[in-house]
Amino acid sequence: MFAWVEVGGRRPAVMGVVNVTPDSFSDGGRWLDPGAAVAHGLELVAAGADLLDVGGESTRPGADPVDEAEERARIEPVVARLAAEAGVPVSIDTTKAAVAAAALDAGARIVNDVSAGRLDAALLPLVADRAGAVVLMHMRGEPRTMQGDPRYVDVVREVGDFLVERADAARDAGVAEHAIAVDPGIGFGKTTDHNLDLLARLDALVERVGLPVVVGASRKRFIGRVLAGVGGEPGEPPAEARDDGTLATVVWAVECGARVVRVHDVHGARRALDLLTLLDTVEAA
Ligand code: PMM
Repeated sequence: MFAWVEVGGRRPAVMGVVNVTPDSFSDGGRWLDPGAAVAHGLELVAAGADLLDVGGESTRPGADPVDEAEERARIEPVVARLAAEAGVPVSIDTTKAAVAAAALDAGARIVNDVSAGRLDAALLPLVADRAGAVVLMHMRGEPRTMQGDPRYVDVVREVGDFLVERADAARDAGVAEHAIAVDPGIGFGKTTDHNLDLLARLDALVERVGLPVVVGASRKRFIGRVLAGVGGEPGEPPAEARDDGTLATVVWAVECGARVVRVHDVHGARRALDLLTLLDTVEAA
């Protein structure tokens, strides 16, 4: 049985990203070969990942959808080997029930759906049927168009409403309570200000939803945008140069009550969170 409250033991959990895509914004093309993707996943576990999230379709802004057969072919061998060898639960980052089914057959235990079960009505019933776990993420629109002109009256309230509603949909489909986690979807149909508002008031969101929260701010564009205006940085840093800013979001998210952080640089996040846990222990003593 997989329960979000148990993942990683008592410490905050680190989910390592394994993108098997030619075009993800942060690391596209680097791990498209299955052997390279598996080796990368195993490195992330050695660096301290408690979970691995394997994705075969890029969700970067403007990305075109990937054909189901292609997505399956990308992820199946990688999920199968990581599920057998990594020693940590594997999640599949997909919106398609057929891809999720193939990944669950190959040994994945979690379905990470950036559409929270809205793009494929068969996805939540599938997760329930297989006694799997799920991450329900908030996204405005779909990746191809989501950064058009996102507007909210109160982004924290609206994202909270959405996550509560989708968690109910998962329960209605039969997904077990302990297997449901939610994610505010940093960067998905949100401006820099929306992302900053969501992070700044994450503690309120965590309290509101009353479920384990996953946060994936790693290497996202708003970090580069914000840092470009700080300390005389000349321009927006490229994705790999956003790991320092990412660490601030990791520590912040966990301090606000997030249960899981989804990151590319697992080593840095693990070390920062281990120190944070130690400080909490000293404070409590
Ligand atoms: N971000 C990306 C992809 N999948 N899933 C969840 N649950 N949360 C996220 O923030 C998220 C995600 C895009 O980032 P990537 O291209 O580096 O994987």
